[in-house]
Amino acid sequence: MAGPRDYDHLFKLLIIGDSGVGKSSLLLRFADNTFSGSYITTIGVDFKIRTVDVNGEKVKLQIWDTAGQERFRTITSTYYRNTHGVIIVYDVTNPESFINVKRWLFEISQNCDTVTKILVGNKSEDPSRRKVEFADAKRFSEQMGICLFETSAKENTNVEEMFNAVTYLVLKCKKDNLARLNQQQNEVVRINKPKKKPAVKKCC
Ligand SMILES: Nc1nc2c(ncn2[C@@H]2O[C@H](COP(=O)(O)OP(=O)(O)OP(=O)(O)O)[C@@H](O)[C@H]2O)c(=O)[nH]1
Ligand SMILES: [Mg+2]
Repeated sequence: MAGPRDYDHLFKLLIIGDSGVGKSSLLLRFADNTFSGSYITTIGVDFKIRTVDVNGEKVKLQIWDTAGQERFRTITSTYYRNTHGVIIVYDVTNPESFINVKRWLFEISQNCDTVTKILVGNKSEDPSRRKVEFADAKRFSEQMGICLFETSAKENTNVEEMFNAVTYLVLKCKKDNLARLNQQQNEVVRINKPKKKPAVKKCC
């Protein structure tokens, strides 16, 4: 028999973006608090689990790390199913990876109806290597209506904050949808409720 649940909510997150931007490194930093300078490209997909606390509620995150390489594109697109949140990563030292964010957003729109999105500029620790300015990325993210974070998996900057933010947004989306549903049900009940018959006045 299944035991009691060790969480209040279970969410699936997906990390996408060009090859080499640091998707696996962000996940490794968040789930295991480790970092490796050597590059082992992801084959297909991989996932890790971490449970976080959001205002006293336990949220279990199943985080899927996809391969950025073009040759895996057809496999990874199947992983969008039942996804609550998508983390789109670019590398602030690689302008092409930022330009390609539009392509990734298009892929999301092709595979998801509504999903929480967050944009992440990784490898932000070295100003001398930066090629994508924060202000430009911010302007773009505002146009798209997406939150922007700059992170460094290497130096563990903003990684926890970014995952917490996407978790919070997904949870808020779930609660807003539930509240909307409840309100709609109440309205249906009110419409269907038979009107009270007026009390028949007795004759004098
Ligand atoms: N300087 C710096 N290097 C990083 C950072 N994050 C990742 N890297 C390095 O960038 C390279 C690629 O990182 P990965 O995490 O494997 O990239 P990926 O996006 O998972 O790549 P694919 O699996 O091929 O799609 C590795 O050599 C990492 O060590 C960072 O924050 N700063
Ligand atoms: Mg990877």
